[in-house]
Amino acid sequence: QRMRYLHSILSSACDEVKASHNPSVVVLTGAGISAESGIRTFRASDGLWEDHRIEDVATPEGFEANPELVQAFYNARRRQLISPEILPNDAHKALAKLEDLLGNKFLLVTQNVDNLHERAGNMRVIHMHGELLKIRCTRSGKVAEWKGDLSVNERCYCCEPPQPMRPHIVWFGEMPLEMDKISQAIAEADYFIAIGTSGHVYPAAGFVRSARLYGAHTVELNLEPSQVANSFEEKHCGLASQVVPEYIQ
Ligand code: BJW
Repeated sequence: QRMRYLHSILSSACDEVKASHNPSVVVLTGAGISAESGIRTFRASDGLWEDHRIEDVATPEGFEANPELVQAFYNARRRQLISPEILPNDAHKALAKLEDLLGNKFLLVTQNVDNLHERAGNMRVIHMHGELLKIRCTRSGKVAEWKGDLSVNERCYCCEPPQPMRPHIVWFGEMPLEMDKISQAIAEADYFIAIGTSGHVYPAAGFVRSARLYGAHTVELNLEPSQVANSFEEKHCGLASQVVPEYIQ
């Protein structure tokens, strides 16, 4: 079984053997991996999209129409993210260990805008939908750290006259970040593992099909089968904090 195969390669004691035989692994994560850390997912019955209309808070048009509402939506989520009770869980920690073992044969592509992967110890992380704790200039695109609630009047330091700042978030209709790097890693991957994502949002939901076309072994780890579950060769249902450590350790 593939699960045992990945496990036995990773548990090899000898570094040289590992370096030559380690598979290259691309992991795609979604909101489900952070659910047990206390961050709401989007599409659950108690999810973020139950309380907010997507068009109002997660589109460029929504921001243009009501920047106050959009800034308030993201500021509330930022305040939650930096609160002391929000911590990486065992699934995040297992991925940090996997990166330790695989080094540059590992890439973590996350749709999540939280920083829990980094806080667990991952360094090779692409935030394809942006980052909650960053803001960027609406004109130059220059990215800065979020340093407290962003008011609609806040302006950048890069333009003259200074321009409004916006959340560093990829909204619907906007191009996800670092797509070239992601596509290349998927083309070279031996394993493609999707964790905690519903498969509703493209292009991320289409990665499994590309990975398979390029010959990767594809694995879904999710609470329930996703919208694109049929595209995966191997599936394990359960809580991320249980199935992720079980699968990769
Ligand atoms: C657990 C668990 C536990 C729970 N353990 N599991 C092709 C076809 C149709 C439409 C399109 C298409 N290509 C593009 C589109 C348009 C659009 C799109 O996909 N629309 C669909 C809704 C149909 N895509 C876009 O607009 C994207 N841009 C784009 O394609 O640009 C192309 C372009 C071309 C040319 C010019 C310009 C552009 C951008 C998408 C941006 C997504 N943004 C959001 C919000 C922003 C961030 C924020 O505010 O936080 O990103 S939407 C939201 O959904 C967020 C997420 O990253 C994303 C994915 O959600 P995710 O992570 O899957 O969460 P959930 O809640 O859906 O699922 C959680 C899962 O976890 C569930 O399955 C649970 O069961 C599970 N779970 N607890 C394990 N403990």
